[in-house]
Amino acid sequence: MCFNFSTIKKMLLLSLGTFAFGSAWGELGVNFPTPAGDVAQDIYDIHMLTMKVTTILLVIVFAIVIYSLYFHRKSRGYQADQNFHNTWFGNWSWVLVPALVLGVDFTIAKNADTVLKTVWEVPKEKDIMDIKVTGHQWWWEFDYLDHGIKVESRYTPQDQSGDLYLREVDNRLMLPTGKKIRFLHTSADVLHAFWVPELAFKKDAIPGYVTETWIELNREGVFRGQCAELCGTWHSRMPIVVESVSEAQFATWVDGQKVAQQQALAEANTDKTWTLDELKEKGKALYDTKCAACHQVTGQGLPPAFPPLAGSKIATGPIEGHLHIVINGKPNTAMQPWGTLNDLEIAAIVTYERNAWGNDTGDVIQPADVKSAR
Ligand SMILES: [Cu+2]
Repeated sequence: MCFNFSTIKKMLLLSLGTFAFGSAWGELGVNFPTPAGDVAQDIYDIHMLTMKVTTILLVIVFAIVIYSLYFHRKSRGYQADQNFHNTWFGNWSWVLVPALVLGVDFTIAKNADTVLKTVWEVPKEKDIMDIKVTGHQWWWEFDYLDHGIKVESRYTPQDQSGDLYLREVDNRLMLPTGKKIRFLHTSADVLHAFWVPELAFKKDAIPGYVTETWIELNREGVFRGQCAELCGTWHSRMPIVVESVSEAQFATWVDGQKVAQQQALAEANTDKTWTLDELKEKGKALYDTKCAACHQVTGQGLPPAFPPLAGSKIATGPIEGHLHIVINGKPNTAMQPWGTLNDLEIAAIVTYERNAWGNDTGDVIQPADVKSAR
């Protein structure tokens, strides 16, 4: 194969051109996802600046290396220049080239420093929206501190072959666009990490500590992330789904949540005696969203980590033992405590588990039973 200088020049120009069109790479899915907020955009821009600078440097250095190897090879009879160090360029290149490289480094560092300050310094605005993000084994809790709303977000099983496998939750983290939002990160048990690529930052959730990040979303959409800190057996089942909506849609959602939470509370606090069928219906809906990820919709579990409930000793044995394990969990296993659910919800789940999949105990557990078992 024979190269002449113009062929090499054409190849170099072509590769430079390809790299210059960053958007082409973006569409191929090899770049970061399009940012959804200003801070995220700043981080994205510093990444793009660095990539462009390093790509240009890479092309220049490789061009010089390839040129030198090809044209100065021994078989061509090239004689090494014995006088290079006595020329002006030979003398000054050792100073000029490092100075140029240092200049480029400082340009990147200056930009990076500015971006870091934006990321870490949460704006001191009075009307910033606060959301406490608590990591649990293995779900997320979002407390909208300004609205008095609590959202529990849990993984929901999806088809393994689909795009949403391990990426779907029951309740999304709803956020408004055009509003500064501060996240307060913490954990209830082990280290987790909150990470949604479109929001750009990743923050550890540390038990006993509260750390901050912030964002102002500039576009609507659904952004998916996940826990980014190895946190135990079901680390992979801690997806985060952010839904960014307009301020008006967000206000409507807040009102809906408040009404639903008040209704649930009022319902749980009535003295009503619930029938088996009522509890089973409520219990199935709760079981399918909160328990089925481990114990499966069929009650068959995924042994040995997640035991079956169909025909199990717990679900057909004494009611007290069943209530105890649901309320308090089982230490050193994946069974977490569900005591944060209200009395009616626990009564419904336990009643359902004792009367589904052939567990025909006929037991009806009332909210009052749960209250006395706590
Ligand atoms: Cu985690």
